Amino acid sequence: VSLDAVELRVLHMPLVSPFTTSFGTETVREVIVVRAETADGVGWGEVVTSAEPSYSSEYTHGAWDVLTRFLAPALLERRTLAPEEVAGILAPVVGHRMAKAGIELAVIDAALRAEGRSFGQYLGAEKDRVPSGVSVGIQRDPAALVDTVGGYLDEGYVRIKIKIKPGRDVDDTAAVRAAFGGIPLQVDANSAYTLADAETLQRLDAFDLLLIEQPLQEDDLVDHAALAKRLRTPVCLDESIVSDKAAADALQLGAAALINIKAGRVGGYLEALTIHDRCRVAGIPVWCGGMLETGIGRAANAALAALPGFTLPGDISASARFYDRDIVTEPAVLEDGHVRVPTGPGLGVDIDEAALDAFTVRRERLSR
Ligand code: OSB
Ligand code: MG
Repeated sequence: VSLDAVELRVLHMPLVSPFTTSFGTETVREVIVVRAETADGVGWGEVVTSAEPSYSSEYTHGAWDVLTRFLAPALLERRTLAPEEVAGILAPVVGHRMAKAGIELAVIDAALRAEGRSFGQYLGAEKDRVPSGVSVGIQRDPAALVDTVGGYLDEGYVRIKIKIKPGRDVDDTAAVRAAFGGIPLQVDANSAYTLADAETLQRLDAFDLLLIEQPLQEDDLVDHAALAKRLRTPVCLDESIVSDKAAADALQLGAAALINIKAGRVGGYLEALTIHDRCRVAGIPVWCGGMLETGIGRAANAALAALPGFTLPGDISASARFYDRDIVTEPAVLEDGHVRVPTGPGLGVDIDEAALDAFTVRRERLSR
């Protein structure tokens, strides 16, 4: 594409209910939307940082700084570039993977829209819809959790993931198991434990979980391998898998029986594709994680999750699970427990400009 300008916006999108994890509570999603303007049309991307650096070291205003001062200028300087060249051009900037992923997605979307090709086709998607799991935040108490989970099961979600933290683990999991029998169930600790908690985590083995997600810290690959030997529940990594190299290391060490792939966390959808391919060869199942995406990232995730190695349901819920109003004209909906993979050019979603404007709190346009 021939890149003429990059427009960045910070949005504040109210959540339908507070989302609580081991690291905090969000009530408003603060997110960056990227608009790439090319000679042949525009493309959209989303930077999935949170307002605070608690899930990872990245956060929205840090991403804003690196995007406006380094990443967007580097791409604008090149002017003509293919989507596959973006990661290489941005490689001199260390880290800031979510920021890189968002701007790369906008370039990919612009290129594909111009070609009339869908993102799913581009990635190699093999399904027209993907099974939809839901990530359920920590609730007031186990009874409230059972209520909330029951509502999602009634809506048709095919897999439940509950967030856990020390003191809110065994009893919460036991309550959901007791209430709903053998539903597909998994837990996500978001790095809240240490190896010293192994005995508590072993108690979760009683509940036949699909997996336990990221019990230990981002850089605890060796400890995850040690913990995995002490658990029957398969260990799945999220935060630790920041790149294809990290995935290779984790597999070599036996630190992960499964991997949650999030394009933002690993620096983009093309890096995510590489990790998918590696895991497929290694026989390691993967599934698509989520970061409370707007309709832009949600459409992209549905396409990614349609690749053949994604053999477990992802955190790809209906838009309405998080938002009353989305920024695309046809937000993702749940149909028979599935979300459709868009087939239109690029990401296959149209932006609702009025909604986009309504949520925008900061805006800057960088041009050549
Ligand atoms: O750990 O998977 C996570 C949301 C924000 C940050 C980290 C995580 C999550 C989720 C939500 O679990 C998944 C979703 O978008 O549905
Ligand atoms: Mg997680």
